Amino acid sequence: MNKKKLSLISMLLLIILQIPAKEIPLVSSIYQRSYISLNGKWNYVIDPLENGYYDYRLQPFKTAGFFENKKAQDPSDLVEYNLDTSPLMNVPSDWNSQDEQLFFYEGTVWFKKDFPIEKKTGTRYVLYFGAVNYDAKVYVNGKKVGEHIGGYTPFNFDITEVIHDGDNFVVVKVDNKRHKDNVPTVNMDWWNYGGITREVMIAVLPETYIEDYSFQLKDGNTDQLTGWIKLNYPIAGQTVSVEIPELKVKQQLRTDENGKAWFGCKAKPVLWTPEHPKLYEFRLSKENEKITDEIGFRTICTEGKKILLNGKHVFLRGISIHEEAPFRSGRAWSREDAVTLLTWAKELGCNYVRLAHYPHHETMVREAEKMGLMVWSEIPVYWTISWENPATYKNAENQLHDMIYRDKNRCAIVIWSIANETPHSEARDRFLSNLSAYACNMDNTRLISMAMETTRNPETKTIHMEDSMNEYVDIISFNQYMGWYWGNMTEWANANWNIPYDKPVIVSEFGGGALQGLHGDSNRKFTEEYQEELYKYNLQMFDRISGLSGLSPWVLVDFRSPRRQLPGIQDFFNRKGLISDSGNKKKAFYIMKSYYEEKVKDKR
Ligand code: GCB
Repeated sequence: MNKKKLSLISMLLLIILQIPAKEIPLVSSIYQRSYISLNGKWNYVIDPLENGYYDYRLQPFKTAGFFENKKAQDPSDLVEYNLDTSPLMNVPSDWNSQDEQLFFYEGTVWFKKDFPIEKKTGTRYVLYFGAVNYDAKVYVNGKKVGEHIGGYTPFNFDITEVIHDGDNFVVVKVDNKRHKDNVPTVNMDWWNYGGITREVMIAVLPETYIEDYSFQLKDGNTDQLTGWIKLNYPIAGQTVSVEIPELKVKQQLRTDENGKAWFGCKAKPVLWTPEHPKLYEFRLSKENEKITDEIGFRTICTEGKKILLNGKHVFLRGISIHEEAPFRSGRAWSREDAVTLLTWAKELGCNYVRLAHYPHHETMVREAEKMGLMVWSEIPVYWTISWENPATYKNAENQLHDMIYRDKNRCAIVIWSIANETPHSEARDRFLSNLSAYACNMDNTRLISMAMETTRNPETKTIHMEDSMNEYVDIISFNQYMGWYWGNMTEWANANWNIPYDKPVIVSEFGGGALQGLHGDSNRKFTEEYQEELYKYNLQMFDRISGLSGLSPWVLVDFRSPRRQLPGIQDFFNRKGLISDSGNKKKAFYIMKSYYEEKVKDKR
């Protein structure tokens, strides 16, 4: 039997066997598909003892859990919960900023949403979550459809077989308890916002649909494009087409036995740059499906100590950003949030943002791309995680995979970063070198980095940046807090640097706290004047680094952190922002801005 027939038969078998609901490969670019939004008000039940999940012997319920969404049928029935009459909360959003009693809460909350469906034949229904922090167990009409671990990446389930025409409901058990073996681990410097923090939608797709696609320059040649389109079934001989109207490209392709169709053509696109962030409309289609997307092209590589964007030396004028909502605090999730944050970055003079310390919302990356901001994207392998635990490694690798998978078509992303401030050990080295190899293997068109730490010799006033992991990165990057956690500013401003690698260097963090509006002596911590001074001296110090290729000061906006308790000053905010949580710029903002203005002039 030929391959084409075989794959057709396997597809038919899959349909006939009525695959139960399950996690499936991510439907790429979900926002470009037709979908039913489940955003809005969801009922929620706070369940600190996980009473809705375990029985009194602490055995998981097979039935009788809250996921059943049971209703008393008769006044004598005992049902000790009611998802319908429980309070309502906005989804997407975090629970901490929506209900006072959940501000510090870490544990389980149940969510429920009813949704009507007009179920059509020949259609697949895919339930998609942009992100749920941290452990999500998902049930549709009382049946478990899957579970997802990790708070910052999307996932989806094929729910076609568990929904019916008419009224349906979805229940999600969300648990954000911290555990030592998780990624991130128990210790971190940001708020562990719980909940369904990004959009929920049901993609309505044809039985055979375009699952994923990728387009880019071929091997860095600026006059050749390459790419592929993949269907959800391994079925050969299907026709798919690609059109890029502006480049006058139109091709019909045939899938191979893996359901993948390969694309290649000669074309000379205008390259994406921060000054001219050119994107091309792509139209992908199959007999009963059409997707449009915007994709840009650029090359990124290093040459000795330089970073080259489209073959030209570029200095990364950056800023670090947490996914913290401007003005209202809480987890940022909307397009408006993204645009506000990125507009501030542009105002600062940036051509680059470090999206710390986990994959941000897809919209954030897309908006950065449109606005001409290069992006560093990272996974929450942060501080001291369980290096020895294979499950922790697998978890980190999954998050890395999901980050790269989601954003592979985003030309704005130039750096994948896989760790932040990790302590030396053999186990760590194994862990990180494996992650680095994994990232390179999955995507060799971007640069790899890890934010490291320096050591200092106070006698010789030398700062050393040496780490065995630097062998596995394209860019040497490190965080350092001279003038805040260590060192006298005037003494260290002319420090010597020992960075013995022929690779570009980025200072991935530096900074200090200031309460916006608190003025005083420039040697008094937490005044705007202290922060201003700290920026001046640090910048002087960095200018002495040979091969300095970029900076991403810590951080654009003050963000919530349970580690920051100083009353009247911090009040659970990390105050290292150049902008306050209420959106006011601090003095140091303007120091950084004029430094970047000079950098732009230098280039001319
Ligand atoms: C760091 C961390 C960052 C913290 C920052 C600080 O080095 O990477 O997550 O928030 O320092 O403010 O101490």
